[in-house]
Amino acid sequence: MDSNSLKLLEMPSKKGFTPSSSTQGQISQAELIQEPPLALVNRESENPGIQRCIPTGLNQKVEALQQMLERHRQERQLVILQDFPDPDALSSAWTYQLIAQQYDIQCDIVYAGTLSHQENIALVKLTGLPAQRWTAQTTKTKDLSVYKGYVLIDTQGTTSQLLPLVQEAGVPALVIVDHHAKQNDIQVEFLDIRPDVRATATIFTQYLQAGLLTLDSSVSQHVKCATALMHGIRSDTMRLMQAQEEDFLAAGYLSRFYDAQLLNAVLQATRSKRVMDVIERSIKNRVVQNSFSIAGVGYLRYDDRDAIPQAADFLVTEENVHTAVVYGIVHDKDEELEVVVGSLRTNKLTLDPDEFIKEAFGQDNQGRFFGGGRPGAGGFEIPMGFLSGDNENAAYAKMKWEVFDTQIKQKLLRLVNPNDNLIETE
Ligand SMILES: [Mn+2]
Repeated sequence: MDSNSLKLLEMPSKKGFTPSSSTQGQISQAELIQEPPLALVNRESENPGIQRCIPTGLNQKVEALQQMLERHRQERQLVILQDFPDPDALSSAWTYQLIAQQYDIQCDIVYAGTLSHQENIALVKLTGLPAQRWTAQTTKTKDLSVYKGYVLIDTQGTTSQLLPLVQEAGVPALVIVDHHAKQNDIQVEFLDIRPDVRATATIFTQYLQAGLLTLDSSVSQHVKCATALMHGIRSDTMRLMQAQEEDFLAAGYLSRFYDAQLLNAVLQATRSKRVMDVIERSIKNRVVQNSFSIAGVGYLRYDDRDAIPQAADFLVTEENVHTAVVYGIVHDKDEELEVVVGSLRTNKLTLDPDEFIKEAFGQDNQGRFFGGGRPGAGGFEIPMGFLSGDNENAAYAKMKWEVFDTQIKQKLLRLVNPNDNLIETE
């Protein structure tokens, strides 16, 4: 472990969301007060302070995106989302599709896993969001040569089973727009990776504001897309609590178009009994140390995978807990596939989930990290390979879970209680 991450973990826990407690380049209150209010409205202003709400270089980015779309007029593109797409990914992809449509570019939005969170299912159903599930098997039956390029949104490909198949088929990489920390180097025609922005939906809203698509409140699809983007920003910022100026400005712009009742309907989606059961297990099994709550929930079905982040969301609400990690073994009977899936949620602004997860679990033998994150949230997936399956043997299944449970706890607790380790920090 490097001393830098130790420092991060050892910083005193601060409650609340005061701007000065952030290490994420937030603006201090003093700076905000000095800002003439007009500068926030007048985007053409020469005032250097303006760069805080409209990021430097946005115009160049927008021009580059326009040129890329122009070059690929009338082509077909494949928009690949993470396997378990969230509202941020779904709404951003839809926005890209609508923008590209103006250049007669037809986009298919695909993901390999499932929409397991009830809110995501509600979002897709209620807005008519055009995302399709393509499993690895389905993808193999598709003629991928019709696609002249692929687009990664809210991911850089590390969380998609589809990407290797699409790459094998020789489809070139065209676009990456994401707000997670930079992962691999993929050569693309248009790249916009901004880890300081809380949601990819914020980036896409900025594209809309910059004129890439003129929203019209009388067009139902625009209203629904704006609603989806609003949901995307809210869900990636803990209902705006972790939002920064850029996210608020984007939400402010969307407020002119979105449908509050529709958003409310999406948020009213109820939890299934199986999800409740996983949350119950997480409460029973949790271990709290140094304000970290850690819970293994055992085996769960592939379709219930999203119960894990929901359980983490719940555990982090406990008094004196700032960070929750929940994990379990997700198994897909059809594909004899087993993978350890985990989620981290934190209210602690000085804890960087990306760094924490990379530090805790390291990399596989191909140098790929088992997970990563963004401010406030992170996740990991550890394939079980040779140990997959054969769970009809209850004793074996139990032993297997215990081994993984113990190993994950060991790796996490090493970071949670750094003083228990014989690590020299100078
Ligand atoms: Mn996101």
